[in-house]
Amino acid sequence: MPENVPGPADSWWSDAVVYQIYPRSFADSDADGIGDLPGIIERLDYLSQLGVDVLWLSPVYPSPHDDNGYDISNYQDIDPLFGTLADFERLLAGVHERGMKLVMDLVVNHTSDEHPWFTASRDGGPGGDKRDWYVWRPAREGMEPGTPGAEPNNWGSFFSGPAWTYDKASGEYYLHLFSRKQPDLNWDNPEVRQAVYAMMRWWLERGVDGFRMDVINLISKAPGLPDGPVHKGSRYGDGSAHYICGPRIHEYIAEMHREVFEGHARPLLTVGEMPGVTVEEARLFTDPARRELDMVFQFEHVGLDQGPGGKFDVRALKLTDLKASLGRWQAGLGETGWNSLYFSNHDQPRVVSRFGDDSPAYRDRSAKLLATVLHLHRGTPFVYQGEELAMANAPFATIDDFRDIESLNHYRDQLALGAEETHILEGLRHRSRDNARTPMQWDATAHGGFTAGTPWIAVNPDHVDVNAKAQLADPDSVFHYYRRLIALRHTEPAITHGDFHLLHPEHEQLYAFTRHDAASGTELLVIANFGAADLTVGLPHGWEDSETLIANLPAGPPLTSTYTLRPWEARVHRRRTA
Ligand code: TEU
Repeated sequence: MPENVPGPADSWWSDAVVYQIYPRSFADSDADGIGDLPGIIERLDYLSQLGVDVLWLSPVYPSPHDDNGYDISNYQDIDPLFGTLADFERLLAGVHERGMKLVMDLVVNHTSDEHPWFTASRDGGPGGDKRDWYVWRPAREGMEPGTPGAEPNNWGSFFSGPAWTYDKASGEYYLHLFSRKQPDLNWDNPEVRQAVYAMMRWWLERGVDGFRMDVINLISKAPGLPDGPVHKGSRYGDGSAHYICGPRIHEYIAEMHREVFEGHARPLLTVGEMPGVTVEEARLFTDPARRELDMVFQFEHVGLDQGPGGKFDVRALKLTDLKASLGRWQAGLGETGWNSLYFSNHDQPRVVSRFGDDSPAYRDRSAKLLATVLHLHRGTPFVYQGEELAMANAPFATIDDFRDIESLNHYRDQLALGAEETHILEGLRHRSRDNARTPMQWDATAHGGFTAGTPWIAVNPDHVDVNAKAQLADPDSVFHYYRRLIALRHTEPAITHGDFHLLHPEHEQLYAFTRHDAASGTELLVIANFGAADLTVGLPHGWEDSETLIANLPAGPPLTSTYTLRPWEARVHRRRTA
């Protein structure tokens, strides 16, 4: 590694914890039922008390909200639903005053179809000035444009249906990997790239501290846009091999780094969201010597409980799979790259319902266990709003309870294909992104204190028991456990720097590993019982007199070579090695 490039573990963000805010569902100040920036400002002390270092805001830009703001129609303003640029400035100042940083969501694989770039591209027709800013193609050869199967290739969109929409006026199709209101930008066009970089610099000049980059590994498409294989049970081809980490991806990310981040005075954070990224690719993206990105979100571990029928085909998680996957990422990025650590975000079901036990008996304890296991891995942890309260999946009853375009399209298409409604709803109840998007539960009052109006999506009725106010008052709450866990990361070098060694990889109920930091002469032992039954385990020797660093239950007997963990018990012990 060149001498002037510090290793990832020396970067400012190596002991940071990031908190994701989904503004639409965080706090509503003006009673329109939708969260907003002034609402966030009112809750900054809460976040500061939790102790997080960085806030990441899901998109707040003007948008027709076909995909809740991931369809942007103006990159350099704030949607009136959320407030104004002046509110944004107040928010940023409030964040900085409290010693935190603010990271924006950068959505540049696609824009909204209402973005002036796209309307110009569409209305200018073939040969127009901005035509080549998006991906336009004629119908498949020999086919009548606009008829079924005449799309330029067979790719399906992430949100059901084909990845192409026909524009009658020009007789061509445009590509959209997501909804038809999210046309893909053509990154092969240097003007597009320069326009994006200029916009990013504009935000950095306003004082933001970095970007979370939406599906950034999908921006380079394979030349010729070849058809993909058609998997069983699917009407469309899977084009992912032709756009996941495509041929020019590293060139574009390195160029972005040079054009936007290189030599910047303030410490910044860049994290790329990367569906389908492999460990090997992630290591390239996050190797500081290559000057691409600080870290990436990978998706392997959130696909382990999915059957062959896709994301709504729910399987029980095998703990051995989770350990093997996360363990491979720990080893694979090693000393060279850097992991981001997450179980939850606005696209994933609530983790306590998914990998834990959300029954009253074990909800809090299993939420604390999941946090312990995740935060003790090597990497930068991300907390998604409400995770620190053990918020759970929602009791959605009928399709009218759902709001998300992905869920609604899936329901419509599956019904049309003849699937049973009860079966479709069952899949949605487990997997719908709306599970993560029900409003923050601030207190036990109507709508959980989220809004004085009618919320855009129902608040989980369990807010009478599960809410921030109650947890702030209870020193034993999930909130205060997260607070202690986050604080530990700031003081315990073995959490940041320690190597990672998985114990008992074949055990179906025990998650155990050590973290050894030679420089500080400390070793940590993490043991967690993923289940509601007592678990007697064999431990390595030498931990008998170790101190408890953090645990979700009061100390039991000393850690001898056999130890019985109580249901959902998680413990972190520390000993000196030098
Ligand atoms: O998500 C990209 C992505 O691949 C998935 O997580 C997606 O949300 C879905 O689960 C597909 O089944 C990002 C954003 O996080 C998501 O909210 C957006 O909808 C999407 O990109 C498009 O911008």
